[in-house]
Amino acid sequence: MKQKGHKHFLDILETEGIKFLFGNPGTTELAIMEALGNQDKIQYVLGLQEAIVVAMADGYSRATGKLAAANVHVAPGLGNAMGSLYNAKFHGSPLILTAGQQEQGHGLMEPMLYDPLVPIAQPMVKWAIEVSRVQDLERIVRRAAKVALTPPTGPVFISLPGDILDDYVDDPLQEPTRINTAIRPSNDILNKLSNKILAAKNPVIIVGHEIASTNALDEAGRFATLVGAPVWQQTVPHGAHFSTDHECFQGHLPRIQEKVKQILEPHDLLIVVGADVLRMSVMSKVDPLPRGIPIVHISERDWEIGKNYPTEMAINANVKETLRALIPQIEHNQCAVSKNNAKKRVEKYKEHNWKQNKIILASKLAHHRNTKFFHPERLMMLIGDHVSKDAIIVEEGLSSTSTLLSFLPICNSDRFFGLASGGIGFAAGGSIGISLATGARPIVAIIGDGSIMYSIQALWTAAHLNLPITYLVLNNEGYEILKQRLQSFRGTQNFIGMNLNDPAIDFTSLAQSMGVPSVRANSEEHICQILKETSDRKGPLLVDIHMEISTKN
Ligand SMILES: Cc1ncc(C[n+]2csc(CCOP(=O)(O)OP(=O)(O)O)c2C)c(N)n1
Ligand SMILES: [Mg+2]
Repeated sequence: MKQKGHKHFLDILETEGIKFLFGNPGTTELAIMEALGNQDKIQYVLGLQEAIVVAMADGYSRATGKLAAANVHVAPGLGNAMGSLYNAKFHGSPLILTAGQQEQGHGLMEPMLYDPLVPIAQPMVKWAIEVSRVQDLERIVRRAAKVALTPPTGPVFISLPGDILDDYVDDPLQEPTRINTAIRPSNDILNKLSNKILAAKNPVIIVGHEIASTNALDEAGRFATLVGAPVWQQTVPHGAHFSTDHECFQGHLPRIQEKVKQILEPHDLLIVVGADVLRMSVMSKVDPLPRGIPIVHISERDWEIGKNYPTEMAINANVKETLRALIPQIEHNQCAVSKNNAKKRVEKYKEHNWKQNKIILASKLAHHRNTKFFHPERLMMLIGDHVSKDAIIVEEGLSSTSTLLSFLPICNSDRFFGLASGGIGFAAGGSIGISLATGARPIVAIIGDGSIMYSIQALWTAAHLNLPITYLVLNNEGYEILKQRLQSFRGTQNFIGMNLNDPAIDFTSLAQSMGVPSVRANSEEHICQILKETSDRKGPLLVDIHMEISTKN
């Protein structure tokens, strides 16, 4: 049956499994808005700025691992979305970003709002294209979905000129293609890998993103116990990459080259499972990898393997499937002495694992009882101890949340979503996508006052959809992390461009103005009560938490 391009576009998205279209419309998107009004399969989720639109889609795909779709308005809208698109690229979130474009030919005359879109999006996506014939629309959208979802996953971009959306197409709908990439290495390689691991006297494991994205927490735990290795989370701990309950878990590696080197020094084999290899933030002359440690690396992201360091066994495969096959192979190859040695190592590393460290850290914080201003580490302890077990934690708290993961128990792969790329502005909108993906689960979004101001309009969408998100704003009236760094890296306390206190931002009023109830936290008991109630909360709440500041004001 003949139908217009805009309806055809939504029909294709629907068969690709899209339930939400995150967007912000303009005149070039009116055709899509018209089509949206004539159907009820895809819900449009309005974001009040394009950075939020893409952050919401990113959050949705981070929480589901599934395809998300977002639509923005021509060149300025795409421009606004770029920081969030960078975050999605960094994380590898499979999303299709589309933008309306001036009609072909009309664009050539350079009307208002025109600029070629593909070159803008290109550096941040796996594939970028403009549709030039309505007959190609389906092939392009299906290919885009396939490309986004095939590891290494990531965003793709499609420019939709107005004449394409209003043109007629007469083709029956086809089916999506999904490439099955849940592959494991050959038996021969599994045998070699297990022998290599068993030959090590003191191996160490680094776990990362793919443990969470393939839901392999159990397999990774069994593997660590069997091998008898301490487990470190990768240096950018942006997800639920290992179970904090596990006896071998040591916490996450710091992003300090010297410290990582010290931690890895005693080991004779580095086993990397679905992680980035020692990704750092600030430059140092010290290389974090001690010389001579051989690396074995299992990952579905071939770009990551051997990217910075030669890798003896470089295995491009699905980590869950590989671990499931590797565990019985190791059990088969492991002799009694090796088994015994592995057990001894587990006993040794257990003594200063995550749980033990948590006890030590907590004892140091005993005297820091909070009153008007909250001590960051102690607040993280309270959150770890009191936040409900079913809550999903979203984190973008910078200086205040540096110890959150030392206190937050994590036992399933959708428990935690943290700042990944370093580009702030994800969490306020990202929480909305995560909430839509996870239904009634309570969300606790822990966000710095500076960071939330990058996408504060997200509160309106959270109120509009009445989502159960508790926003904890860690309010230190400034960019504390930058102040700390200016002080320690450059020896000055002249904090230009880092104070948000003149005037101070009134977060409770700001939230209320967008329909989000709010409260200022006034005691530890108050915070604990709020955390306890997150499971019963039906809609959003913003909690303004005034923090102690370690730098001079
Ligand atoms: C998009 C983007 N712009 C600027 C920065 C630089 N930056 C890093 S941290 C930070 C301040 C964060 O402030 P806040 O959220 O209040 O956390 P705090 O430092 O106070 O702990 C800034 C501006 C960034 N990382 N990303
Ligand atoms: Mg701050």
